[in-house]
Amino acid sequence: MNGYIIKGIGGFYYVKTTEGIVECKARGIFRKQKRTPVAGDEVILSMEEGGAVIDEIAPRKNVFVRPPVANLDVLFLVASTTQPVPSTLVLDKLSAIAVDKGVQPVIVCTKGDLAETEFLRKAYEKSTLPFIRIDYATGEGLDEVKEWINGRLCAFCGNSGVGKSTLLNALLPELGQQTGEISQKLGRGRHTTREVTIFEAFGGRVADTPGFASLEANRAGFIPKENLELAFPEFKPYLGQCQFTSCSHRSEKGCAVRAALKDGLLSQSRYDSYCAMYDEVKDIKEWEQPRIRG
Ligand SMILES: Nc1nc2c(ncn2[C@@H]2O[C@H](COP(=O)(O)OP(=O)(O)OP(=O)(O)O)[C@@H](O)[C@H]2O)c(=O)[nH]1
Ligand SMILES: [Mg+2]
Ligand SMILES: [Zn+2]
Repeated sequence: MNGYIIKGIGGFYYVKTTEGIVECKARGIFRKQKRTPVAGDEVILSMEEGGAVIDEIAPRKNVFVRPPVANLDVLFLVASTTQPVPSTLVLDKLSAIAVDKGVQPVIVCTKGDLAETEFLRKAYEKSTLPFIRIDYATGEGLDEVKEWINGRLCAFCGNSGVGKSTLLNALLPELGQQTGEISQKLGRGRHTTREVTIFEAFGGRVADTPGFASLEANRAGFIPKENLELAFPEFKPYLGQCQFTSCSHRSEKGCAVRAALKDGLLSQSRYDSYCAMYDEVKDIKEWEQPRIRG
Protein backbone atom coordinates (compact mmCIF):
# COMPACT_ATOMS: atom_id res chain seq x y z
CA MET A 1 0.00 0.00 0.00
CA ASN A 2 1.25 3.51 -0.62
CA GLY A 3 0.25 7.06 0.15
CA TYR A 4 1.61 10.28 1.60
CA ILE A 5 2.08 11.45 5.17
CA ILE A 6 -0.48 14.07 6.19
CA LYS A 7 0.75 14.36 9.78
CA GLY A 8 3.36 12.97 12.16
CA ILE A 9 2.89 13.12 15.91
CA GLY A 10 4.73 11.39 18.76
CA GLY A 11 6.27 8.65 16.61
CA PHE A 12 2.99 7.94 14.79
CA TYR A 13 2.35 8.88 11.19
CA TYR A 14 -0.98 9.35 9.46
CA VAL A 15 -0.79 8.28 5.84
CA LYS A 16 -3.44 9.10 3.26
CA THR A 17 -3.97 6.06 1.04
CA THR A 18 -6.66 5.10 -1.44
CA GLU A 19 -8.17 3.07 1.44
CA GLY A 20 -8.36 6.11 3.71
CA ILE A 21 -6.07 7.40 6.46
CA VAL A 22 -3.82 4.74 8.02
CA GLU A 23 -2.05 5.22 11.35
CA CYS A 24 1.42 3.70 11.32
CA LYS A 25 4.94 3.70 12.73
CA ALA A 26 8.23 3.96 10.86
CA ARG A 27 10.70 1.08 10.59
CA GLY A 28 13.54 1.24 13.13
CA ILE A 29 16.07 1.36 10.29
CA PHE A 30 15.13 4.97 9.51
CA ARG A 31 16.28 6.10 12.92
CA LYS A 32 19.62 4.34 12.45
CA GLN A 33 20.01 6.03 9.08
CA LYS A 34 19.04 9.36 10.70
CA ARG A 35 16.14 9.70 8.26
CA THR A 36 12.93 11.13 9.62
CA PRO A 37 9.68 10.80 7.70
CA VAL A 38 7.86 14.14 7.49
CA ALA A 39 4.49 15.38 6.25
CA GLY A 40 4.42 15.41 2.46
CA ASP A 41 6.60 12.31 2.15
CA GLU A 42 5.40 9.69 -0.33
CA VAL A 43 5.71 6.34 1.47
CA ILE A 44 5.20 2.62 0.99
CA LEU A 45 3.44 0.78 3.83
CA SER A 46 3.26 -2.83 4.82
CA MET A 47 1.08 -4.58 7.37
CA GLU A 48 2.72 -6.27 10.33
CA GLU A 49 1.24 -7.94 13.37
CA GLY A 50 1.39 -4.76 15.41
CA GLY A 51 -0.14 -2.64 12.64
CA ALA A 52 1.00 -0.71 9.57
CA VAL A 53 4.62 0.40 9.18
CA ILE A 54 6.41 2.73 6.77
CA ASP A 55 8.80 0.56 4.74
CA GLU A 56 10.12 3.10 2.30
CA ILE A 57 10.26 6.85 1.78
CA ALA A 58 10.28 7.89 -1.89
CA PRO A 59 13.07 10.23 -3.04
CA ARG A 60 12.10 13.82 -2.17
CA LYS A 61 11.81 16.82 -4.45
CA ASN A 62 12.84 18.90 -1.44
CA VAL A 63 12.60 18.89 2.34
CA PHE A 64 12.34 21.66 4.92
CA VAL A 65 13.54 21.36 8.50
CA ARG A 66 11.40 24.18 9.76
CA PRO A 67 8.54 23.63 9.14
CA PRO A 68 9.23 19.89 8.69
CA VAL A 69 7.57 19.12 5.36
CA ALA A 70 8.70 17.54 2.08
CA ASN A 71 7.87 17.76 -1.62
CA LEU A 72 6.51 21.31 -1.55
CA ASP A 73 5.65 23.25 -4.68
CA VAL A 74 4.71 26.52 -2.98
CA LEU A 75 5.66 28.07 0.35
CA PHE A 76 3.23 30.76 1.50
CA LEU A 77 5.17 33.19 3.69
CA VAL A 78 2.44 34.56 5.93
CA ALA A 79 3.25 37.97 7.42
CA SER A 80 0.96 40.16 9.53
CA THR A 81 1.15 43.96 9.34
CA THR A 82 1.34 43.99 13.16
CA GLN A 83 1.11 41.62 16.16
CA PRO A 84 3.65 40.34 15.37
CA VAL A 85 5.33 43.05 13.27
CA PRO A 86 6.97 41.59 10.17
CA SER A 87 10.70 41.40 9.50
CA THR A 88 11.63 41.69 5.84
CA LEU A 89 14.93 40.01 6.69
CA VAL A 90 13.13 36.93 8.04
CA LEU A 91 10.77 36.87 5.03
CA ASP A 92 13.68 37.25 2.63
CA LYS A 93 15.63 34.46 4.33
CA LEU A 94 12.70 32.09 4.11
CA SER A 95 11.96 33.03 0.51
CA ALA A 96 15.62 32.58 -0.43
CA ILE A 97 15.67 29.14 1.19
CA ALA A 98 12.52 28.23 -0.74
CA VAL A 99 13.99 29.40 -4.07
CA ASP A 100 17.23 27.53 -3.30
CA LYS A 101 15.17 24.35 -2.90
CA GLY A 102 13.18 24.94 -6.08
CA VAL A 103 10.01 26.00 -4.26
CA GLN A 104 7.92 29.04 -5.27
CA PRO A 105 7.59 31.54 -2.39
CA VAL A 106 4.40 33.63 -2.18
CA ILE A 107 4.02 36.46 0.35
CA VAL A 108 0.63 36.56 2.06
CA CYS A 109 -0.12 39.64 4.14
CA THR A 110 -2.70 39.46 6.94
CA LYS A 111 -4.13 41.94 9.47
CA GLY A 112 -4.47 44.75 6.96
CA ASP A 113 -7.43 45.83 9.12
CA LEU A 114 -5.09 46.61 12.03
CA ALA A 115 -2.24 48.45 10.28
CA GLU A 116 -1.30 49.55 6.76
CA THR A 117 -0.10 46.99 4.22
CA GLU A 118 1.66 49.45 1.92
CA PHE A 119 5.15 49.25 3.41
CA LEU A 120 5.23 45.48 2.92
CA ARG A 121 3.73 45.64 -0.56
CA LYS A 122 6.32 48.26 -1.51
CA ALA A 123 9.16 46.09 -0.17
CA TYR A 124 8.14 43.35 -2.62
CA GLU A 125 6.83 45.25 -5.65
CA LYS A 126 10.26 45.19 -7.32
CA SER A 127 10.88 41.56 -6.42
CA THR A 128 9.47 38.71 -8.47
CA LEU A 129 7.59 37.35 -5.44
CA PRO A 130 3.81 37.32 -5.73
CA PHE A 131 2.20 39.41 -2.98
CA ILE A 132 -1.32 38.65 -1.76
CA ARG A 133 -3.15 40.92 0.66
CA ILE A 134 -5.89 39.19 2.63
CA ASP A 135 -8.97 41.08 3.79
CA TYR A 136 -11.55 38.96 5.62
CA ALA A 137 -14.19 41.73 5.46
CA THR A 138 -14.26 41.69 1.64
CA GLY A 139 -12.75 38.26 0.92
CA GLU A 140 -9.89 39.96 -0.96
CA GLY A 141 -6.98 37.62 -1.68
CA LEU A 142 -8.71 34.33 -0.86
CA ASP A 143 -9.30 33.35 -4.49
CA GLU A 144 -5.67 34.03 -5.32
CA VAL A 145 -4.55 31.70 -2.54
CA LYS A 146 -6.94 29.03 -3.83
CA GLU A 147 -5.51 29.37 -7.34
CA TRP A 148 -2.00 28.78 -6.03
CA ILE A 149 -3.16 25.66 -4.15
CA ASN A 150 -4.79 24.15 -7.26
CA GLY A 151 -2.64 21.27 -8.50
CA ARG A 152 0.14 21.85 -5.95
CA LEU A 153 1.40 20.95 -2.48
CA CYS A 154 1.61 24.19 -0.50
CA ALA A 155 2.37 25.15 3.10
CA PHE A 156 1.64 28.19 5.21
CA CYS A 157 4.67 29.26 7.21
CA GLY A 158 5.48 32.26 9.38
CA ASN A 159 5.82 33.47 12.93
CA SER A 160 3.44 32.32 15.61
CA GLY A 161 0.33 34.49 15.59
CA VAL A 162 0.50 35.84 12.03
CA GLY A 163 -2.77 34.08 11.22
CA LYS A 164 -1.91 30.89 9.33
CA SER A 165 -4.67 28.80 10.94
CA THR A 166 -7.12 31.71 10.66
CA LEU A 167 -6.47 31.83 6.92
CA LEU A 168 -6.92 28.09 6.57
CA ASN A 169 -10.24 28.31 8.43
CA ALA A 170 -11.39 31.12 6.13
CA LEU A 171 -10.57 28.94 3.11
CA LEU A 172 -12.01 25.75 4.65
CA PRO A 173 -14.50 26.67 7.39
CA GLU A 174 -15.35 23.00 8.06
CA LEU A 175 -11.81 22.38 9.36
CA GLY A 176 -12.10 24.38 12.56
CA GLN A 177 -8.31 24.57 13.05
CA GLN A 178 -7.59 25.96 16.48
CA THR A 179 -6.44 29.59 16.52
CA GLY A 180 -4.91 31.53 19.39
CA GLU A 181 -5.03 34.99 20.85
CA ILE A 182 -1.97 37.21 20.65
CA SER A 183 -0.18 37.76 23.95
CA GLN A 184 -0.86 41.43 24.71
CA LYS A 185 2.34 41.67 26.71
CA LEU A 186 4.63 40.19 24.05
CA GLY A 187 2.66 41.12 20.92
CA ARG A 188 3.10 37.69 19.41
CA GLY A 189 1.35 34.35 19.14
CA ARG A 190 1.40 31.45 21.56
CA HIS A 191 2.32 28.52 19.29
CA THR A 192 -1.25 27.30 19.04
CA THR A 193 -0.59 24.92 16.13
CA ARG A 194 1.72 22.11 17.26
CA GLU A 195 2.30 20.01 14.17
CA VAL A 196 2.25 20.13 10.40
CA THR A 197 -1.04 18.84 8.93
CA ILE A 198 -1.85 18.58 5.24
CA PHE A 199 -5.39 19.11 3.95
CA GLU A 200 -6.75 18.35 0.49
CA ALA A 201 -8.69 21.22 -1.06
CA PHE A 202 -9.17 23.31 -4.22
CA GLY A 203 -7.65 20.63 -6.42
CA GLY A 204 -4.41 20.57 -4.42
CA ARG A 205 -3.03 20.19 -0.93
CA VAL A 206 -2.21 22.76 1.73
CA ALA A 207 -0.41 22.41 5.06
CA ASP A 208 -0.91 24.34 8.27
CA THR A 209 2.35 24.47 10.24
CA PRO A 210 3.47 25.53 13.71
CA GLY A 211 4.71 29.11 13.86
CA PHE A 212 8.25 29.88 14.89
CA ALA A 213 10.00 32.64 16.75
CA SER A 214 11.91 35.06 14.49
CA LEU A 215 15.33 33.86 15.62
CA GLU A 216 14.59 30.36 14.40
CA ALA A 217 14.53 31.50 10.78
CA ASN A 218 18.31 31.06 10.83
CA ARG A 219 17.85 27.37 11.41
CA ALA A 220 15.42 26.92 8.53
CA GLY A 221 18.21 26.36 6.03
CA PHE A 222 21.62 27.37 4.80
CA ILE A 223 22.62 28.86 1.46
CA PRO A 224 26.32 29.06 0.58
CA LYS A 225 27.43 32.49 -0.62
CA GLU A 226 27.98 31.30 -4.21
CA ASN A 227 24.31 30.34 -4.51
CA LEU A 228 22.87 33.37 -2.72
CA GLU A 229 22.50 35.64 -5.78
CA LEU A 230 20.34 32.97 -7.43
CA ALA A 231 18.03 32.87 -4.40
CA PHE A 232 17.02 36.49 -5.20
CA PRO A 233 15.35 35.88 -8.60
CA GLU A 234 15.01 39.59 -9.42
CA PHE A 235 18.84 39.84 -9.59
CA LYS A 236 18.87 37.45 -12.54
CA PRO A 237 18.82 40.01 -15.41
CA TYR A 238 22.00 41.59 -13.97
CA LEU A 239 24.03 38.48 -13.19
CA GLY A 240 26.99 38.11 -15.50
CA GLN A 241 26.88 41.86 -16.23
CA CYS A 242 29.23 42.91 -13.42
CA GLN A 243 32.80 44.04 -14.12
CA PHE A 244 34.23 41.20 -12.02
CA THR A 245 33.05 37.66 -12.67
CA SER A 246 33.11 36.73 -8.99
CA CYS A 247 31.34 39.95 -7.93
CA SER A 248 29.58 39.59 -4.58
CA HIS A 249 27.40 42.64 -5.41
CA ARG A 250 28.29 44.39 -2.15
CA SER A 251 31.07 46.91 -2.78
CA GLU A 252 32.88 45.97 -5.99
CA LYS A 253 33.42 48.46 -8.79
CA GLY A 254 31.22 48.10 -11.86
CA CYS A 255 28.53 46.01 -10.16
CA ALA A 256 25.40 45.69 -12.31
CA VAL A 257 23.22 44.72 -9.34
CA ARG A 258 24.16 47.85 -7.43
CA ALA A 259 23.66 49.94 -10.56
CA ALA A 260 20.14 48.52 -10.91
CA LEU A 261 19.51 49.30 -7.24
CA LYS A 262 20.69 52.86 -7.75
CA ASP A 263 18.36 53.20 -10.76
CA GLY A 264 15.44 52.14 -8.57
CA LEU A 265 14.95 48.82 -10.40
CA LEU A 266 15.53 46.71 -7.27
CA SER A 267 14.09 46.91 -3.77
CA GLN A 268 16.42 48.37 -1.13
CA SER A 269 15.13 46.09 1.65
CA ARG A 270 15.60 42.98 -0.53
CA TYR A 271 19.13 44.08 -1.37
CA ASP A 272 19.85 44.78 2.32
CA SER A 273 18.65 41.25 3.16
CA TYR A 274 20.95 39.83 0.49
CA CYS A 275 23.95 41.66 2.02
CA ALA A 276 23.03 40.59 5.57
CA MET A 277 22.70 36.96 4.46
CA TYR A 278 25.98 37.16 2.55
CA ASP A 279 27.78 38.51 5.63
CA GLU A 280 26.36 35.68 7.73
CA VAL A 281 27.72 32.93 5.48
CA LYS A 282 30.81 34.47 3.88
CA ASP A 283 33.32 33.12 6.39
CA ILE A 284 31.80 29.67 6.79
CA LYS A 285 34.09 27.06 5.26
CA GLU A 286 32.72 24.25 3.14
CA TRP A 287 33.38 21.61 5.82
CA GLU A 288 31.69 23.72 8.50
CA GLN A 289 28.46 24.06 6.57
CA PRO A 290 25.47 22.52 8.24
CA ARG A 291 24.23 19.44 6.45
CA ILE A 292 20.66 20.56 6.27
CA ARG A 293 20.41 21.20 2.56
CA GLY A 294 18.32 18.59 0.93
N1 LIG B 1 -7.68 41.62 13.15
C1 LIG B 1 -7.21 40.52 12.59
N2 LIG B 1 -6.86 39.48 13.37
C2 LIG B 1 -6.36 38.36 12.78
C3 LIG B 1 -6.18 38.28 11.36
N3 LIG B 1 -5.65 37.06 11.08
C4 LIG B 1 -5.50 36.43 12.27
N4 LIG B 1 -5.93 37.20 13.30
C5 LIG B 1 -5.91 36.87 14.74
O1 LIG B 1 -4.55 36.60 15.13
C6 LIG B 1 -4.53 35.61 16.17
C7 LIG B 1 -3.56 34.49 15.81
O2 LIG B 1 -4.06 33.80 14.69
P1 LIG B 1 -3.69 32.25 14.39
O3 LIG B 1 -4.42 31.90 13.13
O4 LIG B 1 -3.90 31.39 15.58
O5 LIG B 1 -2.13 32.38 14.10
P2 LIG B 1 -1.12 31.21 13.63
O6 LIG B 1 -0.24 31.83 12.61
O7 LIG B 1 -1.86 30.00 13.24
O8 LIG B 1 -0.28 30.96 14.97
P3 LIG B 1 0.48 29.61 15.46
O9 LIG B 1 -0.43 28.45 15.29
O10 LIG B 1 0.83 29.90 16.88
O11 LIG B 1 1.70 29.51 14.60
C8 LIG B 1 -5.97 35.12 16.36
O12 LIG B 1 -6.53 35.81 17.47
C9 LIG B 1 -6.66 35.57 15.07
O13 LIG B 1 -8.04 35.83 15.24
C10 LIG B 1 -6.56 39.43 10.55
O14 LIG B 1 -6.40 39.45 9.32
N5 LIG B 1 -7.05 40.51 11.23
MG1 LIG C 1 -1.83 28.07 13.88
ZN1 LIG D 1 27.88 42.66 -8.87
